[in-house]
Amino acid sequence: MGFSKLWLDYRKLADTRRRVIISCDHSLKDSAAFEELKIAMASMVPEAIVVWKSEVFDDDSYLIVMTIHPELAEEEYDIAASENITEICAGSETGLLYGVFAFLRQTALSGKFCSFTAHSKPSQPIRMLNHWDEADGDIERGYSGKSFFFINEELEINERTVMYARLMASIGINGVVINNVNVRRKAKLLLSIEFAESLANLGELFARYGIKLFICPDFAAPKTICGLDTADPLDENVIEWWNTTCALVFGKIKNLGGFLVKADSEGEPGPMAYGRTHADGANMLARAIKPYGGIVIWRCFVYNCTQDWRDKKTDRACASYENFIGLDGQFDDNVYLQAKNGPVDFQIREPVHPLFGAMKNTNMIIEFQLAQEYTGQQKHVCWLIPMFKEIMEHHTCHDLPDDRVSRIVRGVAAVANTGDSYCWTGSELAAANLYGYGRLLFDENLTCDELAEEWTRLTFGDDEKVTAAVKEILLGSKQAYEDYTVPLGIGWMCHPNDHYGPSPWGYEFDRWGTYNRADRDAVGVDRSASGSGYSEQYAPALAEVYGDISKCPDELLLFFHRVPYTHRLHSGKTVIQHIYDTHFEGYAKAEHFAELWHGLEGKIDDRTFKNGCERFAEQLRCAKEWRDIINCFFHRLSGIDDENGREIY
Ligand code: GCV
Repeated sequence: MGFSKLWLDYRKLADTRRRVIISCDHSLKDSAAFEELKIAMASMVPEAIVVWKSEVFDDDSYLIVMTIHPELAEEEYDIAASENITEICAGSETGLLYGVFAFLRQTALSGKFCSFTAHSKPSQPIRMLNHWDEADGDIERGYSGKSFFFINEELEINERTVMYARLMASIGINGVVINNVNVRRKAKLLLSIEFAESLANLGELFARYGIKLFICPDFAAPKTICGLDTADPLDENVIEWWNTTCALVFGKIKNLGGFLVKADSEGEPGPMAYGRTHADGANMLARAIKPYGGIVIWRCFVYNCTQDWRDKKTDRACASYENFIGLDGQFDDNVYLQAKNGPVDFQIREPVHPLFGAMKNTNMIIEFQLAQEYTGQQKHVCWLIPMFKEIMEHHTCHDLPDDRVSRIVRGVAAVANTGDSYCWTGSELAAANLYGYGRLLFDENLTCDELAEEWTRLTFGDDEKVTAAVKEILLGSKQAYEDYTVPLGIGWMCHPNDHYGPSPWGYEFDRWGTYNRADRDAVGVDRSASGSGYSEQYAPALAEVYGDISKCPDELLLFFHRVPYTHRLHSGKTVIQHIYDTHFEGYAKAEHFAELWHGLEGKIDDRTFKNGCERFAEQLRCAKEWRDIINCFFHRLSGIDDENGREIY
């Protein structure tokens, strides 16, 4: 199967020059930065020859100078561009590559060589993608086809992998976890000799593009690989096995950055089975890989998934904080705790995870989900960047010099939305999530409007009608999705297991701790101090806001409180009227987006157009189901009619 070049499909410039000279030290001639310039120039100025250095520099030449300046940080770069010469300086080869991509982006957006200056270094030091790929080629929560890393239980390196590395470097991704956090079947052998060579090769490819390779090891590997009868992190034989294995593995795989671990969660093995803590487990691994500069990323997604729905005291939202807060300060310095953006599980609306700001002596990473598990599965357009930005800018109200999430975390990860589909992300428009994610981590000052514009123009070219329509769709899509699906932060009204489409009670009488408690009188979960107490996990100023019905923001009301349908929101509407209105409006917005898309026929290539048409048809079908089922559900429960007399079935 072929693949598209996404935003790296360099188009011809309005330029007739015959020669592009790349001037750099001899040692940079084999670098990815040099190679990228050659690839790009061949498409952008196809009549020109590309040469390394040259005595001749005339009106028919464009000169690109690349230098490494040790006084710049590794990933930092400076660009001074004019219509005839561009100088790119950076702190390392990776920094140069970032500078080259920035120069190419600006040139592509301008359609010609132009004058500009740029100075940049990443806002976030760790910028990761977590792939949930299985060794057999399936992808957990994958909506874009099969894995392109694992084919027939082997790790593949091919043209697509190279394109992937280029794409990721172009948006500044510097760490990639290639396998699922649920370590199953053959993936349990990733640390064995069987995978060593292919992992080493993939690591080498990634290194060329400034990307560290990470894997999810099987925490129970001392048992599954070595045959010990325990994986207890304090057992001497277990420690010895990890030390020896990591020495071998890191010795072979030079660019291995470390491990991502999901422990004691949803059936995955972990230290708690042996009466040990998460800190015991994480530190044991961290010590085994410390000599090689490795880090352990340990997930905080830990909760009881065998809950009894009748039990109203246990609240899944509380679990992550309860499991980790007492361990603050106990993790080694090469351990990073990775918490999801919200306390439950990537719903379209959740409050920000309460561990951010509370774990004052622990390295924290925030985890987002690009794979649209709960947000339309890449059949619905749902551009998540406004949500990511809002979360990163959120004030935790903890007593810190800068209390925003973006300043608290040491890095960001996201569950990848890619697969082996032609356009990488199943839906052509879903690639905008991947692009926006990487770019935002590199430069947190970019606005949503700028990010939408950049991606749209790099992907579709400069037709103003296309840019305007696609931007309007992207920028409005997340709110539309929230409107026609789950109201006011309640979450989980989707079909169990596959998490697609409406099922208001699908998760109500189940073991997952995901309830809306809707009945004829009221809806929502009381998580205030007098309820489950979840609101108290926040810093006092926020706890007060979330815990008080009269102060709680509308969009989170049902996450924190149980209220009657006639409760009046800050917006002035009652809860029930808000539900009806948003569901009608959300569907109408989806219809409008589909119309905008159909208006682009002939202006974008047929494959892309058709891909969008198919997906919008499904989005509309499903959005209508959401609208009608959710409205009907609440109408039947509450017995309250829509003020505007619209049809509720
Ligand atoms: C990888 C949710 C998803 C699971 C996923 C899990 C996690 O529960 O439905 O598929 O497992 O989150 O993040 O570990």
